[in-house]
Amino acid sequence: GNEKTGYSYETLVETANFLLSRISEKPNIGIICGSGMGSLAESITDGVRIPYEDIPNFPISTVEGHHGQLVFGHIEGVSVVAMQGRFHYYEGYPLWKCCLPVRVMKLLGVKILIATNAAGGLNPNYKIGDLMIVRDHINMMGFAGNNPLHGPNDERFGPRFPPMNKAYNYEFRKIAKEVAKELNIDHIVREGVYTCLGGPNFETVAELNMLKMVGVDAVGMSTVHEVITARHCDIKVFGLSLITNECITNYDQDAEANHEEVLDVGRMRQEMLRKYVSCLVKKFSQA
Ligand code: 6GU
Repeated sequence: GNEKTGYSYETLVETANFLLSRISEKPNIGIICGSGMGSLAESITDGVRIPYEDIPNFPISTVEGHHGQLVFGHIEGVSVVAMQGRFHYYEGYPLWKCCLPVRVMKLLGVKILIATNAAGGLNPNYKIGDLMIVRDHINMMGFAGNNPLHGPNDERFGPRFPPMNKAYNYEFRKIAKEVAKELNIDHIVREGVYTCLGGPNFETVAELNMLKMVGVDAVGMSTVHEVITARHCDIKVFGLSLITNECITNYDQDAEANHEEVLDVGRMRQEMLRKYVSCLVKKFSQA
């Protein structure tokens, strides 16, 4: 494998084969649990848990609030794999390595990715604890030339120049809004544009105001590169942000963003998120 621009197809097949030897059924849906959202994987019945350190070629997740394991099993009778803990750019991994699990999911047979994250709410109408269906993203890191697909392209995963205008599946977004109504949570479910910054620091006031001007509704440190990797290999994508804090966009506000708050809001919303994501898994698998 080429360390600079990604592991080879064959190397990832080895990883996938290792995982397939541990499980009895291939997963159809992959779920990435955001910061403080690891309890999403507790909906999985008959879970087979495989710590990242046991998986050949997998990086190790280091950030607080992440368990660092794959959980295989069923939600609402649907075969799923969940990542409890993801790999962030700020941990020091190149983007392709952050996204390696997405390609492994593809090789395991995953057709649909549900990517969740904790995010700061930039849209002034958003409140802490709201959920945002991701309608679209702005790849800020990509503007600066940093992209998980940078380097030689392997056509076995996907095309050299993948389109991104339909990255977030229209049907899934429609279903997610219907399910929100059914569960009576539509008053807290929004839809908007997400962007990822490299982190690990939270943004300055000027940076957040710039992002607001270009149409960003929520800011985080993940997801965008995973979604690009998933779309490249033709996995359908649904993105969901939990708004864990209000982005501070003026100099008079005394509050400061912090990771504890991010995890607290995750805990506050864990029951609702579990219920919502369980329903989405069921409906997406039937779509
Ligand atoms: Cl305010 N910014 C970023 N980049 N990520 C976040 C956040 C803010 N709040 C939660 N995650």
